[in-house]
Amino acid sequence: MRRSDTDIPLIQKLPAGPIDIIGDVHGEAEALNALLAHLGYTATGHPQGRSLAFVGDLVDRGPDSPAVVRKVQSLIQAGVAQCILGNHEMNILRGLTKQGNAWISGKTESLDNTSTIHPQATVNLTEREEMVNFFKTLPVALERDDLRVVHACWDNSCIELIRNDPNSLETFERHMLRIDREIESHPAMDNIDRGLRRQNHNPLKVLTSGPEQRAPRPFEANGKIRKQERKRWWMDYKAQPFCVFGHYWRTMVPGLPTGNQLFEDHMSEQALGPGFSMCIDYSVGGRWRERTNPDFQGKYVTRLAALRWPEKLLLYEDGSSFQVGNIQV
Ligand SMILES: [Mn+2]
Repeated sequence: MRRSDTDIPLIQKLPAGPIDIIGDVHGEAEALNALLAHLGYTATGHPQGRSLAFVGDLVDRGPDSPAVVRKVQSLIQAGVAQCILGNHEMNILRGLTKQGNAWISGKTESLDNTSTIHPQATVNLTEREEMVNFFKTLPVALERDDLRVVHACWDNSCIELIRNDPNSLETFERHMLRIDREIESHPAMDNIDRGLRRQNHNPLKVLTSGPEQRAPRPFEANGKIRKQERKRWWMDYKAQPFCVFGHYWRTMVPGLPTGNQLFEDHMSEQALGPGFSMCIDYSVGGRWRERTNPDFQGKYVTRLAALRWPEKLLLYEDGSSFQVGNIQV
């Protein structure tokens, strides 16, 4: 790979010492500020010298993505935080207009395919370029001996494939072109296998949006018929450093199952599978839906969470906290 001033290592080290890992924020700036206050952070850091790691998906859907990005940028500049790429930042780097990213694409839109517009703070062209340039500086995964952080899936072979690459977008596109060429040379391949190959053979896609498999029967998601489904990779993840990720929406109802079928048999506040990984996305990215629900009483079910390590404590933006069960490391 050619090295230049803008090159960054895509896999970076986590600092030693206690860490607070924050799940997908999705433009919910108020929730982020509340969570940071409960965690004890100020603009300059934490009185006990703790540090922060964000699992990515800072933006889209919520009311103020620019404020979230600026907050995280300032914490990074202060040497307090690290942040990795989520699939939403990756989509913006690729220049894609997606439902939920009106704040940067410049479209006004509804998030639920109705006539309701969900207001988002927007950016002008200069700020847009600044945001994109910031996303270019984000690594894809963080690691140290006892801990790993990635947006959607830790896969050792994907990590090693990109470890020496300097640029996430370049890596993404290189693999995309390679896979397209492979697909062209297999004209008999069906559409599902093509889709699975684009998802599972691109290391950056696996790490930021997770592996998929053929669904036993077609199903509907977000108004589309899908024939590929997400794979529960964490069920086979064991005897490795503890891995913290986001991306897959969980529901937080203490002592009750987590609400997402992918996590069936898991309580809301439990580590996953054999106890070596934890998804900390408690669906704050769906808060816009609660807010516009006419029956909404002012108490959110969706949460923004931080996992405190090594305490193994989940702390939410409303100040409540729960000890994580089933951690086996
Ligand atoms: Mn995501």
